Amino acid sequence: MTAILAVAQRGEAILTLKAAPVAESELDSAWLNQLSNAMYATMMQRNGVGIAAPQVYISKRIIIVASRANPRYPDAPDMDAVVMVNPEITQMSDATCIGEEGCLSVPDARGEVVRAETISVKYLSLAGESKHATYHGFVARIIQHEVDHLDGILFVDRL
Ligand code: K1U
Ligand code: ZN
Repeated sequence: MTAILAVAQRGEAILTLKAAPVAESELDSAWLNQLSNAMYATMMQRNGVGIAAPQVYISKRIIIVASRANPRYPDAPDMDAVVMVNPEITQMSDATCIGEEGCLSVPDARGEVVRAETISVKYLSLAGESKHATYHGFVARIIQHEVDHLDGILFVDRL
């Protein structure tokens, strides 16, 4: 059975740290797959559209992105969850957009955050394959929010 993990809350030091890269020796490992499964289950249980490893007390550079249409973003794409290991945003559009964000680590707050409209991101899959993709709109917003978690930044720091 997949574990549901505790979610760190605003004010806890783990959320302010710069997370460490996942080492090559950790790729394609049982530990990384189990962590990813537990992060996914925790995100789903909390109705999230993303999650970052520091939110479950693991200070490593791993995020999951799982956009779905919702009342705030009715046109958001329904996507299969993507696990990104060591994600790096390689390009950000000058064009920005403003949109509402929430956070599993700040459950009592919502806020309007300015983000790049389009980003390119390179990352590794759980198996260690190199990937590079471009995202727009709500999906780009989720990725920027999750990469911020890896750098110790919360959306409330951007209000
Ligand atoms: O990282 C997190 O704390 C998850 C967060 C992701 C996120 C939501 C909205 C904008 C950017 C990033 C959430 O999933 S918050 C809860 C939620 O499901 C939600 C909130 C606002 C709009 C859509 C969904
Ligand atoms: Zn968050």
